Amino acid sequence: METDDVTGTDALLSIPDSPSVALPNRGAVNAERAVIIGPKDSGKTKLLMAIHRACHIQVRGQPSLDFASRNEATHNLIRRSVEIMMGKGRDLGTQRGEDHEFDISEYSERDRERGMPPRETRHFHLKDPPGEALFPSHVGKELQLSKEVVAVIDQGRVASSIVLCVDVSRSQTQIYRHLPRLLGEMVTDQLIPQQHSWVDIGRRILRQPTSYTPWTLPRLACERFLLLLTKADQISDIAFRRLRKAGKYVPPPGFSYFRPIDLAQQIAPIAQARAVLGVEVLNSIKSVLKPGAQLAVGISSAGGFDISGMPFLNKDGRPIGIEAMSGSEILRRWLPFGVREAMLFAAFGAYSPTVQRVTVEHLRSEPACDVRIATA
Ligand SMILES: Nc1nc2c(ncn2[C@@H]2O[C@H](COP(=O)(O)OP(=O)(O)OP(=O)(O)O)[C@@H](O)[C@H]2O)c(=O)[nH]1
Ligand SMILES: [Mg+2]
Repeated sequence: METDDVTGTDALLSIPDSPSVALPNRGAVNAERAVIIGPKDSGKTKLLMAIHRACHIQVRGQPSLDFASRNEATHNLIRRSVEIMMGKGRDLGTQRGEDHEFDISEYSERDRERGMPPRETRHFHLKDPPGEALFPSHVGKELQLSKEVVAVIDQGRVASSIVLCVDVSRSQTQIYRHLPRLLGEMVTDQLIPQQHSWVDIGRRILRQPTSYTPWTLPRLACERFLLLLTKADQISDIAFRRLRKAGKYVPPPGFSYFRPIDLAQQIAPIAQARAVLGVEVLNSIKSVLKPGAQLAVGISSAGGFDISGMPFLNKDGRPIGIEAMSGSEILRRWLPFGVREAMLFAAFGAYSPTVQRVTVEHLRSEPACDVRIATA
């Protein structure tokens, strides 16, 4: 959001270094540098492929979004998404980093209806690198600072949002091995304002010298960091099948029928991240964020679900049961899950049921065991 300087009487009362007041600036287009990182096959490119479709699914209670692709790489990605979802075209993963440019605009439903300009547009410059270069899968192989990797690190140093994709259905050893080094390469010196004491505040108002100096600490420059758990369709499907096999398939109250999509909606993103990665990974991300930066965990599935509520893709990322369907029928049925909400956070810092804010409480470790000894 655009920030304007406070002027007039307010300026006299304003304390230097205090956060400036954010004023709505309808129709503003703000440039946004972003980077998406994660191991090979963690679903980075599929997520980008699904953004166009996900933005245009309007959801009750959420702002309306528009998506417009702004460069060749993004036009191609959208075209390829159609072919890949139809089971055509080969998906070999990203070979060389791609630079995408696209706009995401946000409207209230009413404004859109009345043809008003968007409340805000983010013009994204987003880098999609090959995951293998950033998170080498060979045991013992170190991150090589190739030209490609350096370009990602450079973008990470100036990015206002960073998205880390983690495939929930896989082993996370590459994250443990390489994430600390990668984030460590992206940090730069950031000025961290000290807490003002009342004496300092008084002196500043009276324009007297103060002892105040900001600290400089190595931190990420980003305003928003999203840990995005991907391929939620797969864990929901596995859970759905296990419950059915064990005869424990009981729809919760209010559901007449319980499908994998309903299970996916029940997943608590932060609890899932703590179970999959451990709280230490969340803490290590938090340790490189500057004060005030937003940290969130999201759950998503770019492959998403068929409108029947079953996963659209199998575990190898191939569409299920497409033989019986025409191309337009396939595309009509594809519902990306949590992708729109991930973009709402990456672009505007908005939280939602599938993208939740990480608080101090979430960063505490559980006791290893909770032993209670009964006393007489
Ligand atoms: N079932 C399922 N498969 C997915 C999903 N997202 C991605 N895949 C599949 O996972 C594989 C890897 O997805 P990509 O998006 O190419 O992964 P990436 O992180 O870009 O990988 P690199 O480009 O190699 O770094 C592909 O076969 C996708 O079809 C999903 O939400 N559900
Ligand atoms: Mg890719």
